[in-house]
Amino acid sequence: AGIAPGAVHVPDWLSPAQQRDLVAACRGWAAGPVPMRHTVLPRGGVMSVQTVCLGWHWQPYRYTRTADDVNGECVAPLPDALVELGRQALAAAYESAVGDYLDGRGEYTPDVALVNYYDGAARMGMHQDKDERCAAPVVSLSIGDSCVFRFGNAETRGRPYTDVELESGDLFVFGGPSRFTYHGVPKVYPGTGDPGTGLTRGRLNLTLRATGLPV
Ligand code: MD3
Ligand code: FE
Repeated sequence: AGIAPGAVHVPDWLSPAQQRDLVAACRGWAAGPVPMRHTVLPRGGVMSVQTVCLGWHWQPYRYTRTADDVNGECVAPLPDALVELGRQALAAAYESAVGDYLDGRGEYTPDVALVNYYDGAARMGMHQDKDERCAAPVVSLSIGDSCVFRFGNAETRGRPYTDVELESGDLFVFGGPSRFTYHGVPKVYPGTGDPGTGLTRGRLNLTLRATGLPV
């Protein structure tokens, strides 16, 4: 359901098998070549969320090929299966209006995935995602524990905002006028995930984006 222009929530979009496959894949990605880690911010703060990147490495506040802030290694490539999943996600969220959110070639080609892991105490403060040089939509997939997702506005970190509960299997797409809105995750509900996904605790969120950087 649309919660703002370009922002569409599709509850329970991933099948149980897709959730299991993604959890298993995330375990492999978390091991490296650049291991999942708590990102250190330029002023010394440490994010409570843990992140591993595919395709490009995100370090605050830019994308690089090598993880200079971790171990200097090149990140793993973005699997074609995730590009295809991103295209299916856009079609599911925008249906026949999907072309309105794409460039002239009518294709969505994400080149980076950020995989975030939240333990029961992890949070993400209100921020905008503006390190991409491309306004293509962001695709978000949630697995495991439920959380409160806070969807704000493009002007300020504060009100007005809308709180939405995200559950395992949910898809959220942010394009058009919603692409540069402030957003965050103020709370995770520990123990709400189904262990059948293979994730016994915590919450995983995969976001797919197009950086607009040269291939
Ligand atoms: C709205 N992740 O990685 S996903 C992030 O659940 C991030 O891990 C959160 O914010 C998470 O940057 C939220 C939903 C999301 C992702 C990107 C967006 C919402 C967005 C970009 C623009 C607008
Ligand atoms: Fe974000």
